[in-house]
Amino acid sequence: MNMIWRWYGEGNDSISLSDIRQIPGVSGICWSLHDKVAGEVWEMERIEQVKDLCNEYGFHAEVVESVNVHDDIKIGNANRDHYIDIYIDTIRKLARVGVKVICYNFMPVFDWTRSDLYKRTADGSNALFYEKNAISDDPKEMANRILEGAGTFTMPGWEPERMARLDELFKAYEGVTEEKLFENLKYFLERIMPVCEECDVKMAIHPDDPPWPIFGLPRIIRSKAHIEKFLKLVDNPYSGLTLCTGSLGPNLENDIPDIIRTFHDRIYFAHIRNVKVYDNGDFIETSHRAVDGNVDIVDVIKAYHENGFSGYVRPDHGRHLWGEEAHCRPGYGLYDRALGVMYMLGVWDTLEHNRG
Ligand code: CS2
Ligand code: MN
Repeated sequence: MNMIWRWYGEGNDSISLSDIRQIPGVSGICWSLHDKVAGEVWEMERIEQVKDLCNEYGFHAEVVESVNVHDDIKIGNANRDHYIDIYIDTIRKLARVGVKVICYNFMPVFDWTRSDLYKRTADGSNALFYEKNAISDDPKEMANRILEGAGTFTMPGWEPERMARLDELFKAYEGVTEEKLFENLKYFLERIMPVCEECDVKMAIHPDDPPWPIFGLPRIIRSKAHIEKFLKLVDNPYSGLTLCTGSLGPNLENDIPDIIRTFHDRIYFAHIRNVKVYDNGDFIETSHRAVDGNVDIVDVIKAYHENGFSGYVRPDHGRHLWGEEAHCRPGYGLYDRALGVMYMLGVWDTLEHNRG
């Protein structure tokens, strides 16, 4: 596996490339132009700058997360071709600096949703928390809470420009059922696949987080059955998965090792983290260790190992440890993710060793 680290860019992350270089086993940076809102053109010069910076520190820059998909594409309205053309332009430019995988999502309006970004846990650390009852019906209140919690950092999928237009956005999604969203995703993929083939760039969809509909909006990448439907929708090896254990994990019916064993040849990017699900359905993000949550991370790594997985892997979110919540971005501190890297590599190296 090819271990990488998500870095939000100069001035937009509390962690530096020289910090990351000291974590054993990390070979690449997963990056994006985080100031770009969905549908904006990415300039070649800016792309080259990030790539060169990563290379300077000895990292490859082969994975981009995320190039966000404009709502007009998800809604399927008349403007979508314009935004798909811009998306295609970005794919071509990214290919020119050697990008191999683009991670994206197809969640209406919001990216990942939590009720609390800094929930204190029994050991004194804090973590992202989802309380079902707190996420009942007011999306605006939710958006404000997330933006306040993020402080001065950008939050992908929670751009203030979009959040200011929530009423309008919700209205535009009226009539976009699960079926319709699948159709719009198919349209998008069918248009971009020829370019992906030509440029050798794989698209890797990220599952919905949490894995159920919220605020009455449909969510379509959230179970084995949904993933199977997605892979058949456009059955092209250039359309695959970012398999995020922490996003699928809050639904205990999702048997994640089984999902990996079934779809491993279409998984290009593995996001690995653990979650603990409470009896009432609330969940909290935990350390990567298997016994700390409901996702059997050891079996997850085994499922990748037994299939000779050579794709990209990253620790997904981490808890905030040793006071770092004072300056890090929510879910993206240094310590817990670094511990996660070591845990994953520990399991992987043991499996390699035992193979003899
Ligand atoms: C990420 C997602 O932080 C996270 O949970 O895994 O925000 C992911 O970057 C997007 O959904 C991909 O577009
Ligand atoms: Mn993820």
